[in-house]
Amino acid sequence: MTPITIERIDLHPIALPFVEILRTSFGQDPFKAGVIVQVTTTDGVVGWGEASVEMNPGYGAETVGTTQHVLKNFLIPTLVGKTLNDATEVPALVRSVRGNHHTKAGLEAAIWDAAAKTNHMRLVDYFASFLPAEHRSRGQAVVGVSIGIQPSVEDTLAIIRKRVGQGYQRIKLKIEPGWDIALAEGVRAEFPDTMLMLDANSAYTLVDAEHLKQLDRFNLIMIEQPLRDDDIYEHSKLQPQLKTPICLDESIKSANDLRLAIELGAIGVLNLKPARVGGFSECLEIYRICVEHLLPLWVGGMLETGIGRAANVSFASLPGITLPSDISATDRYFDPDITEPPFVLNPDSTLTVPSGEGIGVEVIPERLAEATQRWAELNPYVD
Ligand code: OSB
Ligand code: MG
Repeated sequence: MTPITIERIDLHPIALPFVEILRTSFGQDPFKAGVIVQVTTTDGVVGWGEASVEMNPGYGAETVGTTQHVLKNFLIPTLVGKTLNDATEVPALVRSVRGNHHTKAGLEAAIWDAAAKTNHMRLVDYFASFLPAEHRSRGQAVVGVSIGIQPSVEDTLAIIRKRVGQGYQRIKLKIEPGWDIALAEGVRAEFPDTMLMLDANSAYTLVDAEHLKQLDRFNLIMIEQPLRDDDIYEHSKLQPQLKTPICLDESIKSANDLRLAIELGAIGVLNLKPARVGGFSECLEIYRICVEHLLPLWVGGMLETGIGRAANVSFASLPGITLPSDISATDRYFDPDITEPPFVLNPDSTLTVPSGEGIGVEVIPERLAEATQRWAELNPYVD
């Protein structure tokens, strides 16, 4: 591999309006907020990454403000001027800064892109070069769609009809107390066989175990993150009471968290979000653990722009990703996105990995500038 030397790192805080708002148990945002990280190497190669945070610290603790603070004051000064043999050297360089996983993931993703482009490889082939030989990209990622909390079951059914009609073969519904059993009942009455799952985003407690057991009769492929965002122990107490596999999202922030969850019997499926675990190097470690333990695995989303989406589609095309990922076509999120070409759903519920070098999509400078301008106008915080 040709090494890269980092010459400069530029940040682009963005706000991009959503086509369809995703209401979860912790809230909703009218815009996709995030920080786009642009790494330029001394060879003039430009790599793009996305620190996919949200406007409010509802899913995780980071925001556009904290991401810029940590990058500008700590991570960028550490990395500029450094020569890296490959992108897996990034975690050791950023370890002196604790936490801030979404931020680190955005930075690392830009370096992965720059390193792949320097070596004239697709990002996914670069990922696969760190895995055993049989783990080559399948060329497509199998995907589903995530649907927010709606005013009524009838409204939800209308959206599911539309998504199933578009070809999505797996539906995920956001739930919260009071929006769960009747919802699953209504959806199963019309869609008895569709691959269906529910995501609670930490809205329940162990006291709700009896209530959650009622979900077992709906043949769900999993229930995602029912309990606290920082919990593994109580999930290990809940899982034996349910037939439905528990999928962990928020709770698994590292490979070590995953090892603990497996050991305790707290997890049946993993939602792997590159943002949540601090980047693709940690993703590769987690991927290896899932393969070793035969733990079902899929790639989660943070409503990323085309920059984060392209990298996630690439990772999700690896053969150890065994269930549909939370990565939908561009038109489900943005019109237009800040990248071209858009991701379009194939009839078999897949997205195709771009064929170009690195992330394989082009950033459109005017659209990025417009999204940055929108953030500046909206920004309620002082930098
Ligand atoms: O819990 O998986 C989640 C989006 C923002 C924050 C948390 C979650 C989500 C999603 C979106 O479910 C999935 C997607 O990007 O399509
Ligand atoms: Mg989730």
